[in-house]
Amino acid sequence: MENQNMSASIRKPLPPEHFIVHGTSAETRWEALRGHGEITPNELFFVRNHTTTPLIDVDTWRLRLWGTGLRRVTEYGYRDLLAMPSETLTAFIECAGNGRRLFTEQQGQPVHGISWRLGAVGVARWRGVRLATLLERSGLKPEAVAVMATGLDADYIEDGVNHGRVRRPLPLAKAMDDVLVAYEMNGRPLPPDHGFPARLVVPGWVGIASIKWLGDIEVSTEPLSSPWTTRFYRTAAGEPLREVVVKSAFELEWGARLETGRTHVLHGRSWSGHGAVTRVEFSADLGATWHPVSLIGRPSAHGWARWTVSWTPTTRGEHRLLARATDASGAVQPSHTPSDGTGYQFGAVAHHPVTLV
Ligand SMILES: Nc1nc2c(c(=O)[nH]1)N[C@H]1C(S)=C(S)[C@@H](COP(=O)(O)O)O[C@H]1N2
Ligand SMILES: [Mo]
Repeated sequence: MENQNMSASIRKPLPPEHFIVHGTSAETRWEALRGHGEITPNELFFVRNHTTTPLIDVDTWRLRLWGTGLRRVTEYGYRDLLAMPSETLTAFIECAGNGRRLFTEQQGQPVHGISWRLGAVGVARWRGVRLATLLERSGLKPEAVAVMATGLDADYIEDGVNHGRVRRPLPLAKAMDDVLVAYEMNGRPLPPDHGFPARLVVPGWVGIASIKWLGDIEVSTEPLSSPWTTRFYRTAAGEPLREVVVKSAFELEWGARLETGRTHVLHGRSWSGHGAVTRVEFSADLGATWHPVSLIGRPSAHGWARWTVSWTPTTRGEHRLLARATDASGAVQPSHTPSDGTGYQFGAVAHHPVTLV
């Protein structure tokens, strides 16, 4: 039977009230986050697959560290990882193309790639071993400068070109700073779709840095590159993308119907790869006037800020709701994101449509 909300590439159920499927990937519906705390439950977390979720046998799985930047080749099994000192980190993972559809919907600019609205982001509590710990235990040389993780999913073939396995280098400084080799997501072993048995979690950086289904990690004394820095996930000028830009979204259906003449308590979340969100404002008049929202709790450095704002609409018809966040670096969401044609890093204030009835 035909079911539009299935993807042969993803293992977990994708109920239509929770997900919008885009080929081998699926985005979370923002209204599905309503009522949840800081953590996106595993069942609701978006999936971005270049090909298909592989099923990996942990009994034979090995993570291999190798390269000119190490004194020796080292292998770790699943149980070896579990036995090492662990850390827990709350962090979002967001696809660099999140919001891409708004280049077209809001700014009239054509872009290619997955037509995500704003649901290609989630926050989880990740547990695992610091990549720094693994590198040090594997005989890291002082001359090492780059680290490249490769996934065990199938080769990525696009328009007849085989780009090989999904892989992307990180500068050593980031690898040693706060990157996790995670084996747990929200208190459970990583689900297959999210990288079982182990994935990288690279806080603040575009999702492609957080390689799933880790197979091996190359450490090099020379800078490294891959199609995921030279061809994909880079600026039009050729710079590999790193931190994601500050964004906001309402926990509300796109095109929700709201009653006029009564007060609505609206909820939303804001996040940034450049530091914790410090301030969020709300506008119901397309940005002519801005009003502060109430932040819930203390925004964490790598997670998101949750907020609420009360709003009493007085007129019927089509309307737009705007939320604008500022992060610790001082970056404020602009009213327009210049398009370089890549469809990445849409950070402008989104115009969330609602119908007032
Ligand atoms: N091996 C591998 N790692 C990968 C990918 C992939 O297709 N294969 N997709 C990347 C991209 S583009 C993103 S946005 C994140 C998404 O993580 P998630 O599917 O757990 O939400 O995984 C990254 N890691
Ligand atoms: Mo991504």
